[in-house]
Amino acid sequence: MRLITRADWDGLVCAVLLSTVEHIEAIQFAYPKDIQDGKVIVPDNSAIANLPYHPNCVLWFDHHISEEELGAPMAAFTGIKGKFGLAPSAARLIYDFYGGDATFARFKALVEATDRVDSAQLTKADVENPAGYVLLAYTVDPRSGLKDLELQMYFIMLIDWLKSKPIDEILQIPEVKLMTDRLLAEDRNFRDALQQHSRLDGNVVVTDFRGLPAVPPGNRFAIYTLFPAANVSARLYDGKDGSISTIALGHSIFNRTCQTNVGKLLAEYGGGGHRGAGTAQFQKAESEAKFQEIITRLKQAG
Ligand SMILES: [Mn+2]
Repeated sequence: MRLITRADWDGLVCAVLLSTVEHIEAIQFAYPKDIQDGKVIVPDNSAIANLPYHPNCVLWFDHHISEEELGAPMAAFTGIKGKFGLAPSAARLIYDFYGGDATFARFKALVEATDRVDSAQLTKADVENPAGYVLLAYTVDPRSGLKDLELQMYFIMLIDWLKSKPIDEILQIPEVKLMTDRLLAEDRNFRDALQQHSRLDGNVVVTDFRGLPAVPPGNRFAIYTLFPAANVSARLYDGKDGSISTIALGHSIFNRTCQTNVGKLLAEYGGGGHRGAGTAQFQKAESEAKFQEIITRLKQAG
C-alpha cells in the first residue's frame, strides 16, 4: 500500500516503523493543510500517518487532536485500523499499536527521541549540545533550507539509513555531516546574536532583532537556555520590505509557568497561534506602542 506521511521528523519516523511491519510500496510526503484542502490525491487503501484522516485510507495514525475532536471523539473512525489519540508523537502511536518493545526494540531510542522532538519536551542538552537522533532530527526541520524534491530525496535516504545503520554511523555520512556541521555553526552564531540583542524584562525575555538585515537562523529554543528565569519570549523583527514589524511570542519549554495563552492574546491584535506560541504583525509606525502593550500584558499576567 501507499503511505502518505507528514513531511517532518515524526512523519519520517512513522515511515520507518510502518515500512517495517506493513507492506509499504511507496512513500509520499504531504502537509496537513493540503490533505484538508483536498489537494493531495489519496489512492484507495492508502495508509496515512501524522496527518488528518482521509476517507480513502485503510490505516491511519495521528496525534494532532483539536479541542472539538477531544469532545466528540472517534465515532467516525471506528472500523479503521490504526490509532488516533493523545501522544507525544504519531510514531509513539504506531510503536504501541504493533506491540511496543517486543516488535520495535531496535527503534526504542529513536522513538523516545521523536517524542521529545515532536512535543518540545527537550532537555537543556538537546538544545545546547544536540547529539544522536535529536541532532539528526534538526536536519529535517525547515531551517535545513532543503526544498521539495531535494527534501524528499533526503527523507527517503534517511528512512533507509535509520532502518539499516546505527545513529553514530548515520551522523558520519557526508550528506548528513554537512548539514549538522552547518546547523551547529549557525547555533553558535545565533546564541551570540541572542546574547547581544536580548534583555530580561520581568518574566519576559525580549529579543530585538529590528534593524538587522536578516534574522539569524538558529535553534528556536536556545533563548530559554540563555535566559532560564524567563517563562516567555518575545522576539521583534522587521519584515523584508521594511514597512511591517513582527512580534513572535513563545512559552519557555524549561520554565513552564507562563499564564498567558499567547495565541489568544495575539488574536486581539490581528495575529494568532496557539497556547504556547504565536505571532502578530504591525505597520511600523504603530508597532512600538503595540509591542510595549503586549509585553506589559505578559508581565502583568506573570
Ligand atoms: Mn507529529
